Amino acid sequence: MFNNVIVRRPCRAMVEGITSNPQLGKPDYEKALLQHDSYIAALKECGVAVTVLPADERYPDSCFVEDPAVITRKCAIITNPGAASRNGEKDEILPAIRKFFTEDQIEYIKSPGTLEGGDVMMVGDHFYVGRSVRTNEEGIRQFIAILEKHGLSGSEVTLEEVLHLKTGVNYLENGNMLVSGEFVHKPEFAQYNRVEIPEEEAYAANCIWVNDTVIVPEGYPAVEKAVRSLGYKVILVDTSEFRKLDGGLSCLSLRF
Ligand code: CIR
Repeated sequence: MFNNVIVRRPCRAMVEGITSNPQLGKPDYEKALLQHDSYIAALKECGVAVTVLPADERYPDSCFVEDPAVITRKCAIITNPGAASRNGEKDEILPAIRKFFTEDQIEYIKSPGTLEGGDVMMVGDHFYVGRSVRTNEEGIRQFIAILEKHGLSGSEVTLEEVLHLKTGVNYLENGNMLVSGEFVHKPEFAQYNRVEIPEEEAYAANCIWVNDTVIVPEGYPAVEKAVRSLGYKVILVDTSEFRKLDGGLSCLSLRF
């Protein structure tokens, strides 16, 4: 059960955000704001209180708040984003985290360790961590040590194709996991009820479970159908402008 969500409004500079898909074009800022409004409304419908942080023009990718922090049941971990243009976002998320956690509940990933929250997938008290271009071995080592200190556990997953772990795999609670591409056959996920997402809808493997509702990106009928058939209530949110920056639904919030 989640009670709180933190989001950050997209900034105008988002058009200069990092992307591996420049062929999709630059995001339309006004449209992104409207999509962000719908995202906040969908979250509220799931019964969570939404903290909306102001846009920060210094960081084009700062609406993707999932990356500079990871929030667990026991502690909050300020990460050390591996993307240079995003690293400073960790200092900007901290005041928001301090509103919910005391100093002894806040931990930090330190250089040379790097880690981004998009590489972390929570399954109960276990956390899968993707080793990616953004998250390195030392970052994972520190992260798992922090988890263990708080009575939680973590394990590494190697990534070959995707930007972040959750680009291709997402846990929907109740044993259900959406998997695409390289994650379909990973042995570490064999124990879950894996729902395979077709290649042409791979972007929508990034759905989020919020209190028995699953928010699904709009325009991916196979994923929508699969999630509905698992018995969840579904809310669709169009994320086309965030997709242009490799951003999905999970990247846009911290849920706890
Ligand atoms: C980036 O490349 O960092 C952003 N353009 C997208 C971040 C997406 N975040 C995520 O998957 N958690």
